[in-house]
Amino acid sequence: MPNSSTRASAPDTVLQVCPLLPALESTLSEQYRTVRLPELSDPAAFLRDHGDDVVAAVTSARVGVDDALMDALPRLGAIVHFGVGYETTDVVRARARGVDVSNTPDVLTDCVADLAVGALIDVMRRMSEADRYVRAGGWGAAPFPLASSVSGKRVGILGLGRIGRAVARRLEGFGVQVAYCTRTPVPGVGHRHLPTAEALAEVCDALVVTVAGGRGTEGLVSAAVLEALGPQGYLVNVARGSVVDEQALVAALETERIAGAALDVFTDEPNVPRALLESDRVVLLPHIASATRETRAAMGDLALRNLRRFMTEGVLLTPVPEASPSTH
Ligand code: NAP
Ligand code: 8YV
Repeated sequence: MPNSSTRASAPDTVLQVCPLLPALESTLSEQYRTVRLPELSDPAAFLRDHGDDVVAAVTSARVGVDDALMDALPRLGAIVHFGVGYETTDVVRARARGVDVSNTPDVLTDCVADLAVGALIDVMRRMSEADRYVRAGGWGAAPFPLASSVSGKRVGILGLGRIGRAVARRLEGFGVQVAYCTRTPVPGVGHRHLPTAEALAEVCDALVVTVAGGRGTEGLVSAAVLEALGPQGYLVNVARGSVVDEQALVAALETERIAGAALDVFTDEPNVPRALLESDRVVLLPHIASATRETRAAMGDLALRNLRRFMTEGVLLTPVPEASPSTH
């Protein structure tokens, strides 16, 4: 239960930090005294006058709760993320203030893995490019260029967590040879473990990025990793834009030092570098890996169950691990 000892008369308020799934927003408003921060005409005045009413914050993986907001909420006890990533919130800082943090693991794993494999096939078989070619009336004028096969290829998975393992399971069905890189080899996994992203890139035809975001993985896919992937190599990123050195990626595509890329995430969303927008060898997706009706409903449900548990029992249902998955 939220600690109300400091101000017995203060109404316990749930702060909705950013726009969320409409059904989740409605339930929050129906079941709790909820204040929607983005809809306030003067958020600073609210935080100054009522910040100490807030006992829980509900936010998205992309927005989190920044340090300034955390500081403005002295009675905050829980930060509930809609999404599995939580690098936008400083968890160590939150814990030091007695604030628990939750995310929505597992319920989105299958959908994100489906999209990663779909994006891999799309870029290697040039499906989006072929779609553009047909629409532009190219069919009949000249044969569409040959693509690269997927079945039987060697795919490296950077980050073999929940999503990475689900990608690996799917790729096994394609007769793909899977290898992976994590800081710690995953027990009981038969795939080859490589200790660095560069070593992994050297032994694969495509690299699928499924590591956690945050400072620990910033720029992990560097110019050297792209170089190791090579001119026949493909990159798929469904993790976070920060994991890939985007300028190095643009340079590698422009100089044909890699064959193509499929990207669901970018450094400065929703802004996509012009060079990527203009490249036919890149599949561009607007951060939609978990964006299905079924998965978003399950994420909303899990976020709500976390909030409910905190409001009634003072604990969260799916708290994030002690250390951030990319910084320990
Ligand atoms: P997870 O189970 O925590 O897996 C994270 C993996 O990253 C672990 O295998 C971890 O292994 C590895 N890792 C962390 N730092 C690393 C490093 N420096 N080098 C190599 N491997 C490293 O998380 P998950 O549920 O699979 O989700 C993964 C990420 O996908 C999320 O954090 C989120 O950013 C992203 N995501 C994106 C979307 C989307 O819409 N595009 C949707 C959902 C999730 P070790 O700790 O052993 O290194
Ligand atoms: C969502 C995500 O786009 O779960 C994550 O980490 O990036 C995606 O599922 C995000 O949660 C929406 O805020």
